[in-house]
Amino acid sequence: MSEDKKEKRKASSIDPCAVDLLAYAEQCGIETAFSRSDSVKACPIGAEGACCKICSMGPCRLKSKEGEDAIKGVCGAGLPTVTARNIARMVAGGTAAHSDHARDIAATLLAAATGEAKDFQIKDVDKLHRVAKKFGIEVAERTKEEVAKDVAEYVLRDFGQQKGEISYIKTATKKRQELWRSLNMVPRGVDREITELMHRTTMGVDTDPEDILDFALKVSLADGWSGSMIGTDFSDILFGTPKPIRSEDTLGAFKKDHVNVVVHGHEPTLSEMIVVASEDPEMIAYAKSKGAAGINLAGMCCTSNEILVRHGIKSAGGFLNQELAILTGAVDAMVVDLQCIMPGLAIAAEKFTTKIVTTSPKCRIPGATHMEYDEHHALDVAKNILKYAADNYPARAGQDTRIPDVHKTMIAGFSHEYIEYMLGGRYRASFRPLNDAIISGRIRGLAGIVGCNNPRVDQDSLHDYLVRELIANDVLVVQTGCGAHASGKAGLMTPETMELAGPGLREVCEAIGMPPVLHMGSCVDNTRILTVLTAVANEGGLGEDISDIPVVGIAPEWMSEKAIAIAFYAVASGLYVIFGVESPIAASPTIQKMMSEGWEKKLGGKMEFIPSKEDILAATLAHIDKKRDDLKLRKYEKGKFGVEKVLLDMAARRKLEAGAHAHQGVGGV
Ligand code: NFS
Repeated sequence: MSEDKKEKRKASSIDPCAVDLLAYAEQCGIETAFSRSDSVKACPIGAEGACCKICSMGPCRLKSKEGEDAIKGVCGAGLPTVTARNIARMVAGGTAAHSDHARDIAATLLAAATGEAKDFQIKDVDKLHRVAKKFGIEVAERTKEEVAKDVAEYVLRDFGQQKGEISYIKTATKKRQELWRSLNMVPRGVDREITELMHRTTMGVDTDPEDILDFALKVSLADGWSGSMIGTDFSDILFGTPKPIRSEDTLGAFKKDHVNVVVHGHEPTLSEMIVVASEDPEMIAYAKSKGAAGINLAGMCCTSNEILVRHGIKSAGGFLNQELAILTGAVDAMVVDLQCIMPGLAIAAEKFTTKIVTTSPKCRIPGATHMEYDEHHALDVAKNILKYAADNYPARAGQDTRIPDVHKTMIAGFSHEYIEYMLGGRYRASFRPLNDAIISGRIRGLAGIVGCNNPRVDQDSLHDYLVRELIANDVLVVQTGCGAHASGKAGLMTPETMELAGPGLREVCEAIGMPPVLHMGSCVDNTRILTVLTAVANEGGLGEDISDIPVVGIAPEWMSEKAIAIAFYAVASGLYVIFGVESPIAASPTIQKMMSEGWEKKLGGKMEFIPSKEDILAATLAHIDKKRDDLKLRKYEKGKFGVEKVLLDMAARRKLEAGAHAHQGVGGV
């Protein structure tokens, strides 16, 4: 890829709220990730995966103009080994993060079932029963607590298991399970595989690049088909399975005369309790006693996605908005749990009255106040945090704020269960209409546009370009994580966006009453995409496996190890995955070939790093069209469709369902 085609930062953001607040930061000399990304240049050796620092004979800089074979580290390790080891360790880091999050959710479910965590209830019994049945756990004539205890204990074994297979593997397509078994890629236990990967990639162990990458794929499956999937399912059981809900997603989420509290990070447990506490009349009265008009809650990053999809709590945006929220001067407390929390928050907060509150025993930040979360007294902790925020309100009262007057409506909460219901109706829930729409060419294919923001490129610019172009090309887009925030802020997550869609996709969206861009939740909820694709494959007509479906996964502005872990499990599940910005394997053509051509032969999926947004779009559409050809589907032509069964619209479905039961489950779409 030529240098001139690489996306670089030209401005700061395409989000006008961010642009204004960054201008203010510059004027006042306040540093942010944006300014630091200008002053701290990325190390060119490390960025490309050519730096080995796993022992003190180095760090070895494996960079040579004569090509990758021309240079070795002190121990004799070649560049492909080093590049493979580096990216494999990112997979271990990402899998550890998702899985440790999931372990805590599972422990909370167990504690709720045994009555040790009295503030938590099992909210979604239907989902509990569906999950229990997957594992052969009896549900009939048992209390929800008895079932939940068995489910939690069954799945908690996944983490420390030494032999056998992790629980959710059996929910993949039959063909994929067989492939994984034939490649010895089925994880035994989450912790075991992560530990073994760290062992294999330490000095002087596994130096065969293909073997290292194969093992990293195995580890990633412990993320996608265990850790993250547990995170999603157990959060649904505890807090409810999302269904469409209306909300907003901009930095205009704050109210000058309220106690503004941001909940930021990834875990839904404490944030759920903060939602409950913020509605408690006693807490509202406390805030009023401090001179505020009330309590205003806003989310950030994936904690935001969790409470957005279940409660419609407004979002202040994704990863790169965290310091900007403080720059509004309106935040009284930013309450963080873990992951994607910049230590720069404490630096920014020094200039304002904002208090940073850390809550996880795993995450402390110098300069922050620590108020530790304890699931046994979760609601009390939540109330204490809100009181602390309210106590801080008088320090800000009357001061100027820079809350942008920008509000964008969004519809979030498209769980796989809701998508199935939306497509087929309550009594005929099915992915058939989606498969038929793809077969007929109304929908050309599917794309998951997910992942982070990265200050090395204009905030949201790649997300926005790809979403708009893909829906215009009749590709149905699903989003999670900060990708979902980018579209939420741009106003793309509403049914009205169907006007920007190609004629076929628009027809489907109109018939069903759905936006062409679906918000499926947080980053652990990428497993909802795996579940949808597995159901689409099992439904028939689009091959037998995820690798047959015309679908692409894209993380155009990625930055986190977690994104790499997700990419690996998506590829191991059969997807073509494209990452933008920088390539951590750019130094080694051998590894690039292994992860594209090699993986495509082995797994039917592949991973490529493509720095230009136009090239990402072209590669996505070419892949979708190739998969359509392979399936012998009609050639996609904009505005020309094949014959398919008539899609039932919402009104027709309501008629069908009327009389049997009161209508439930449809949100404001
Ligand atoms: Ni995902 Fe969510 Fe955002 Fe990236 Fe971070 S918040 S878990 S890692 S930055 S999408």
